[in-house]
Amino acid sequence: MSTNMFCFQCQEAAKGSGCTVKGVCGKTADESNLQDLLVFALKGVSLFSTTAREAGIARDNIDKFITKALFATVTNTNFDRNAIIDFINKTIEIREELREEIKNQKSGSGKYLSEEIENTISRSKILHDSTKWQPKSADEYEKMPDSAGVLVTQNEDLRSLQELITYGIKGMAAYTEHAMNLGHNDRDIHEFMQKALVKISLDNPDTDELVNLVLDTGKHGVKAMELLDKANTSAYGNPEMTKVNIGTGSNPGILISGHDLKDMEELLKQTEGTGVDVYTHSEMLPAHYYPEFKKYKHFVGNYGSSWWKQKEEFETFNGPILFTTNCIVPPAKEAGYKDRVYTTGAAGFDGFPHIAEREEGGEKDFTPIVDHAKKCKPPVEIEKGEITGGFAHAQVTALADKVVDAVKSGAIRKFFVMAGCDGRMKNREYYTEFAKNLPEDTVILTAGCAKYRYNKLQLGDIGGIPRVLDAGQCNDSYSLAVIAMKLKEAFNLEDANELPIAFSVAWYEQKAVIVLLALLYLGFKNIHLGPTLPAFLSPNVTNVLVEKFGIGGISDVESDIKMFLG
Ligand code: SF4
Ligand code: SF3
Repeated sequence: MSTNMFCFQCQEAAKGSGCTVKGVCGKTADESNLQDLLVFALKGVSLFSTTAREAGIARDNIDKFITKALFATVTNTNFDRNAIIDFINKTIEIREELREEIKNQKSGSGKYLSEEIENTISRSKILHDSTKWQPKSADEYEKMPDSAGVLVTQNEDLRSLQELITYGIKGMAAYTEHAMNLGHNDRDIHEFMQKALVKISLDNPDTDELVNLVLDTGKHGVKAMELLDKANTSAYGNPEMTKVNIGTGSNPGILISGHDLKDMEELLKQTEGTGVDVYTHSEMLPAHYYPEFKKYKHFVGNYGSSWWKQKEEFETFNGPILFTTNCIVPPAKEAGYKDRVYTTGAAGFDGFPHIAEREEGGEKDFTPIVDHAKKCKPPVEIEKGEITGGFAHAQVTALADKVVDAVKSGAIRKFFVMAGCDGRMKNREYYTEFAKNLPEDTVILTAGCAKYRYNKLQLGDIGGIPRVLDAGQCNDSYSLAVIAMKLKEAFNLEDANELPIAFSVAWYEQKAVIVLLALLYLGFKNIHLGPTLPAFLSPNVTNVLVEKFGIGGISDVESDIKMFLG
């Protein structure tokens, strides 16, 4: 088993620079290196699939596989060694199939395409190795080829740009996968992701080209979030203002976490009439805002708060828990709940049963979880009351006149976009204090699990408009951008940056990276990112982001509020 690793893809990177022995997230060196190997192998297959696409031999199932494999490497998504090895093996199998197909092209373009591949390979040691790498024994999954891993690029600015793009693509892959699960797809997004994986693998890449690729990543991030918004709202209706119960009922329950709404739908259908209730945890809370899910009487409420509280909250929940995506926290050895956790989709954890993918046109089979729940005690009530949310773009547009009037009359002085992630580090208390200390004529626009830092505070309303408007999951940050664009129109402004909106985005994992790049692409400036700036941003790349986009960090609550309001 490997004992060395290097990972700095999330906000908790050890000592603010990178995890080198074991991830703060719980990822072992072995799992981390396997994930690096998977990304390495995906670069190789991407060269074949982008070339094959030109000859019409790309296929949706290959795109879907690449997307899911990238998703599996997002922080806290998949800790299952064997699952990652399966992804690697499948990647190599697809690569070899594509190699054969390209060679066998009868039209003669096969020769041309093979040459094109060889030309690209000659410009890249990474692609040279990753298109040939073929582990033959179990040991070989433990030896990193010397062109795999983050530290392969010596120049820290190039490495910084390459990884910024890689993490953006991982976030984009996650959103695209959810959309595909609902039957929505956009080939342009796959083409971009795969081409970008190839471009960042070339030797001596051009810095300006990489900077442009960062913005292009943001552009395709917008497309992915838009696609997912369309997929979710066309299947389940537009989120609407909803009061979500945070207490419990008297039946045993299943707790569902993560972001995948197709899983949510199938679980609700399969639990109906069984005497088992369904509760959401963390990022699944916004499922309650969708009209189509409201019709289920056994969809009781939201239990607990954001992902990092799972160690306590899963104990008292008493019933089985289903992870449809990140964020999994490895349970302690003595955890009483560890035999009650299931994963599905890109998520995985060694020892947690995994619910298999749905067959074409079929459904996933959640029977083992439902049967498990029937044998469990009902959840222990840990709080009572309600939280309000559902302010995605359609709901806010419906309230637009009210909102515009409140701004014109001065009742609302400023909006604060506080989207993104939550995390376990103490410095995140900043966000609770920030929300508490904001003047009463301000409104918070939020999305993602960052909201749990303040969504249970009683911050009141302004003429009936709640002071915390939750649009939904992190991908619904797209809604916040749509809302800003609509306000820009309503106020007849040239530039959305002239609106009374400030941005203080909390990040943790790579989905927040694509949200940030999407906001930059849309032209939003002066976004403050916290609680710390990414370890993968080199000083020079940070300077570019500061100069071009006015990106900033955070300091203390009082000075920051003063700065934002000034
Ligand atoms: Fe460390 Fe974050 Fe990487 Fe986990 S995902 S190993 S915490 S940098
Ligand atoms: Fe949260 Fe993991 Fe990022 Fe979807 S669930 S926002 S941290």
